[in-house]
Amino acid sequence: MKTEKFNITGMTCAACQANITRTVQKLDGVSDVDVSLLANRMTVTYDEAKLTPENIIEAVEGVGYGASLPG
Ligand code: 9UX
Repeated sequence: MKTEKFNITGMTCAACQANITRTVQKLDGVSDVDVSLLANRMTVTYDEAKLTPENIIEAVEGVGYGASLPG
């Protein structure tokens, strides 16, 4: 398992936060998701054998938000 932080763009209300949480939580290999609306950040714990950070970014982008690795 690996824990990674992502920067998120496009969240404007608590339902956005819930949308992203639900989308990422249902990816096979994800064990924990915490999305901060105020900080525009997401922390994900996932199985590196099943997912890459790019897979997670694509899932977030697929529901209409921006995601990137910091730095
Ligand atoms: Mo809130 Mo977000 O009404 O995509 S759900 S703005």
